[in-house]
Amino acid sequence: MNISRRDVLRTTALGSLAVLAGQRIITGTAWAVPAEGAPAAGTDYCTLPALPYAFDALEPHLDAQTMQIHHDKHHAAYVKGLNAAVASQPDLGSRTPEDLVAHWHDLPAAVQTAVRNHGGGHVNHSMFWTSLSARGGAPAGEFAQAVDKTFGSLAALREQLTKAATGVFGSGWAWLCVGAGGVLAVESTPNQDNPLTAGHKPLLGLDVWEHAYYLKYQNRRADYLTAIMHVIDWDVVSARFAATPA
Ligand code: MN3
Repeated sequence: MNISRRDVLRTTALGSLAVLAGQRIITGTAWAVPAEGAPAAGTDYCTLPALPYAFDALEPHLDAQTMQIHHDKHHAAYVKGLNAAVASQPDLGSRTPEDLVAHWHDLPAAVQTAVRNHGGGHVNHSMFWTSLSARGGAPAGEFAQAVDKTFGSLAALREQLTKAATGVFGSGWAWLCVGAGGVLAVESTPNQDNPLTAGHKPLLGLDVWEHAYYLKYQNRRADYLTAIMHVIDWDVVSARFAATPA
């Protein structure tokens, strides 16, 4: 793995989730990560963050081949596309991927679509990998209280996430966000759109593109959703909530 001089070991409020990877990796508090200045000429804006566990770590729920292709091919393609877009508009290089995605409609027209799709793909998948673990965990602290207050129970939250994910027509994502008024909300987006664009703060995103499940589950998105619920790391989601500005 090539580590450029701009790659850093970033420690966030999540602590244990510190990841050695691209300098602009999204860990848990994506929106809180400051820009670090434009990349030097000739260097990439961002790099593919390493998967924080082995490809087979989430077996049998998510199979190793899917994880490998999903990360090494699909996510890598989004990184490449975002880098190409920023290379064409170097002024954007001083901004974080989250900031670019949140405000893609204000960017130069020539890069809007690329930032929306490839930038969104990079931001979404960076959060996705770090939202999963074999451990699972449980809602904790203020997040646990907010789940109970908003949804009634974790089971009810899971049901709403499943319903939102099932309802995505074609490719997209289901999300748990901190929405308007600081209240938890479940929503969905098409393609690689991210709730940041609507001013919401994502805590968890579930990828329901077929590339996320087709090798193991074929057309059975419902079976994939049942399976992925076993590997959502609620400790991480709890930490993201705690670190989210009101
Ligand atoms: Mn995907």
